[in-house]
Amino acid sequence: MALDLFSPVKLGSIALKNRMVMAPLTRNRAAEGGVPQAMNVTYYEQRATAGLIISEATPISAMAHGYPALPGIYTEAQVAGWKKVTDAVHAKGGKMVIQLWHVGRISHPSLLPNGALPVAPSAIKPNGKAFTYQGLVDYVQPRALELIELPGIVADYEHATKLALAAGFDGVEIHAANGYLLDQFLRDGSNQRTDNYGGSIENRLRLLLEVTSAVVTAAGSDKVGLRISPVNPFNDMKDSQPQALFNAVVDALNPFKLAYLHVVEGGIHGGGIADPFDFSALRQHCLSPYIANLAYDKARGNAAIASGHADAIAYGVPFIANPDLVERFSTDAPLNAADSSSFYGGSEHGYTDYPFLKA
Ligand code: 8OZ
Repeated sequence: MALDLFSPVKLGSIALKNRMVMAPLTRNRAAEGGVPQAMNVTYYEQRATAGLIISEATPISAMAHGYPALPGIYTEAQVAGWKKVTDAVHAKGGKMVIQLWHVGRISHPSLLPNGALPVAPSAIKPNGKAFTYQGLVDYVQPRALELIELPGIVADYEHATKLALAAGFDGVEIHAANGYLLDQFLRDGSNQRTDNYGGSIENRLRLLLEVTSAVVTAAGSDKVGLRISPVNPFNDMKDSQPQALFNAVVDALNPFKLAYLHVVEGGIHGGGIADPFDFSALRQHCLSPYIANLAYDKARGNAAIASGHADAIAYGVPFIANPDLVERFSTDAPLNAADSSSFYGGSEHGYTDYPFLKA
């Protein structure tokens, strides 16, 4: 029988009971200090029938924050909070990795220690507004990271990886997508450095590869995934040669033998029109298991798996509104509609109160 969404699969050392992955979803509902709290445990536990849960994007340091009420992974209190989440997911037979995040320039001094300026590859202010505790405010011009600061960023990823394993995660996903720090280094619209970390594709890849090497050393390659979004324009991102850049990213990652590569196959979050891109060609370069994401439904997900394009499919909004999405897909049951007004921040409403098929 052909493989489909309900076939088990191994991504590195992580054994999935099905190929429906819960995509990373920012929900802005952590407690003070970036500590996961009871409603976060309930939310993830409710979704443990997914083959794999990828946590919401999680800052690796105080300087990595860019939105209100994010959970972190750099203090012991955060580890204790996440341990309750991973214990609950594991008790329900689920698997969960944490998405490691540094926002770079997509932040605001009001969200950073002592009102610090956001950091970036280059001092280029993104168009758009920061989402702060005071509402939407213009982005500021970020500060270009000094060369001597880059090892500290790599060390923050390594530290966060060790804490993630202590918190019971089955692995980590390096967030190199959607216009945040690592993606800012990759794409030439945001990286105009003239040192070894800017200019050529090889140079723009350097920080990503240093981070990947450190994370792989800390966790083992079979516990490390990585997410890219080659043409997502969200967060004012662009590149002059996305196909050449991201084919090179995939070629350079292959020797790490990562547990998976996770690819956002177009534009998301209403950031504008994505440049043309051949994702089949990118996939041909990839020697790791491949997770595809971009508004897939059941039929397109099954087709992508049957054809060999993808090994698993990441579903975002459908998992917000349907904690039992796997059962709904497998029985062709109707889906709950998602309420976008409760996506970012708030209470249990629109978070843990979406109905299951069976009460
Ligand atoms: C939407 C709003 C806030 C953050 C991403 C972490 O796109 C995000 C994000 C998305 O990766």
